[in-house]
Amino acid sequence: DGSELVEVNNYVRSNQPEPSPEMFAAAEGRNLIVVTLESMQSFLINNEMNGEEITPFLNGLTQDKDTVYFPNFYHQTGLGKTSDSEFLLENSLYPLSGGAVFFTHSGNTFNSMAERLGENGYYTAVQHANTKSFWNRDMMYQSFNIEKFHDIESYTIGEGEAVNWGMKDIPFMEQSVDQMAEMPQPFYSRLLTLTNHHPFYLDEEDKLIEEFDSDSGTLNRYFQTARYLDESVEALFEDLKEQGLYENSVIVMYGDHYGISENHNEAMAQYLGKEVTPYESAQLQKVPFFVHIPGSGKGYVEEEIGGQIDMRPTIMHLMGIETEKDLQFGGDLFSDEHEEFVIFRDGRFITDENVYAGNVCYDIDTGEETDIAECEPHIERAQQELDYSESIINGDLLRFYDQENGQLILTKEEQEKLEKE
Ligand code: GP9
Ligand code: MN
Repeated sequence: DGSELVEVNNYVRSNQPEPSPEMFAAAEGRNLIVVTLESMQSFLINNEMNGEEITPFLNGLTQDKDTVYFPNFYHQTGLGKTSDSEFLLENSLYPLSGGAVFFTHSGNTFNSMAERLGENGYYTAVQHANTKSFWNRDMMYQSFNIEKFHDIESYTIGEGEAVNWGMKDIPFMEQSVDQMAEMPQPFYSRLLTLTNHHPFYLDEEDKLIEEFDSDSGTLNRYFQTARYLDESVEALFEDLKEQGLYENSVIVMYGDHYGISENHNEAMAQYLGKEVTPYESAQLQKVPFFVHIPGSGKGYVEEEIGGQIDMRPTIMHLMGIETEKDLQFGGDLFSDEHEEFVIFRDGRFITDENVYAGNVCYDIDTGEETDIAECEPHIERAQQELDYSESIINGDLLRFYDQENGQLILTKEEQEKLEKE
């Protein structure tokens, strides 16, 4: 019942950073375009392979005057992969420890970012060239109050425009921007890319850099598909400019999860030139996060440590929408009060001083093992926070939360019982 929410609500209330005065409403009134960069890990950014840049366009953005780039940002997904990242983005709740929440709890009540933007006059959509039932998206998007899902049926795949999982990202971007041009403004649309997906296959003409040379064909090809994804982001920017949508939009981009699993540690070690310890493995869970506000001059590199749980409050505040009444676990990455504490879905975590992985506490700067006592106070809290989030999902507890007033919806009996306690 609703009283289960009392403790969770108190916890959330005591951990909420105030919005940053400089960034609050910096993108107010603009169209919001969120791009999910499939399987994109941060080790690719501003890095080289065989002396060649892997992601030249995104590298340029890290230096761009209108772009904030977050190099210390981590994914927090579990078995639900892309869909878990969408769940984190929309709700600032953790995905589940077992199974994909998109499948298990699509009938729940949520206070998604799409719903909030919808209440604030936004048209809301998702664009993704895959079948609508994949990850049960068609059902979950209804619970998120997303107005329109442009699935595979909305796209025309011409000769040579499909590879690997389906439509190639470059024609996908072009047709998606054509669709955006027809949307009522302001709109919030999410683009889910697909080409940079395991097993990372590409047509010859789309291979813009060489393969890597290791025993892992997966890693070898990954650099090429990542390069193709980078190219498709450049195409997106061009298409938006051509359609006159660029100037009055904000473009947010994030990597959804790792592309290279621990099965390829040996090949990764060869590329990185160092052993992939549990510490390194945790650091490899960094994914890029970009906030691009054309013409704003607000660009810089933000070193703050954060994770996907923080996307919702960060973006909502950029759009000029308060979230202090929302039940969310993340915080605004631009806030001075933002806490550097990233909890992975499997219980590993990152603080400003430590990395906790494989039941070992590491110094975040040196990667050396440290006294477990340094991590101890956070171990319990990490589990607590995951449990709170899980209880909201398992009990469908947002049914008992009045988001508009920031109040719990309790029966008289529940209220009386609580007063006695
Ligand atoms: C499928 C795409 C990829 O529609 O989102 O899914 P993933 O396997 O990365 O979760
Ligand atoms: Mn994915």
